[in-house]
Amino acid sequence: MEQTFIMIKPDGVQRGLVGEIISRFEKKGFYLKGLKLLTVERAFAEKHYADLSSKPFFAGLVEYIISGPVVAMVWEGKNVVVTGRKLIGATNPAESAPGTIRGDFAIEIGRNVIHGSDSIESARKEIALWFPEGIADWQSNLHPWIYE
Ligand code: 3AN
Repeated sequence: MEQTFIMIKPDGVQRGLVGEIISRFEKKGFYLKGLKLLTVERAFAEKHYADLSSKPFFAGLVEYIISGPVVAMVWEGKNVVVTGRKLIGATNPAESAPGTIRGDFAIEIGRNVIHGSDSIESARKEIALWFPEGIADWQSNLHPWIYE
């Protein structure tokens, strides 16, 4: 079953949005497969955002991500990468639709509350980076009222 990496960024943790965000993924029908609160070091944040290293906002982005604890999660379910990004909303909260996490809880792109993998390949890499210890492989019992 498909998995994605979701991170509640330091602003989301400080603003008390952890429960709300987890609730949205749970209510959609996805399964929580990994979860931890941690503060990452600069080198780790730079590795996570390596693809953006040439961008002018890279330094600020890294400062933001290391500024406080984040909640790192693995969520599982059919099409969870694409659907998870829909629950999150557009990168720039000025463009994310109401009803999405960023549309409901964020104003600025540099404080956009949450990260979600943008492809199955990035999900695989990000899960390996953030959960090197692996994910407990309990079998999610596919809910017959959610999955046909
Ligand atoms: P997403 O997080 O929606 O996948 P990316 O991968 O393009 O978006 O950007 C990663 C992160 O970099 C965003 N979550 C945002 O915090 C930050 N970011 C992207 N574009 C900008 C920008 N123009 N100015 C400041 N920060 C940005």
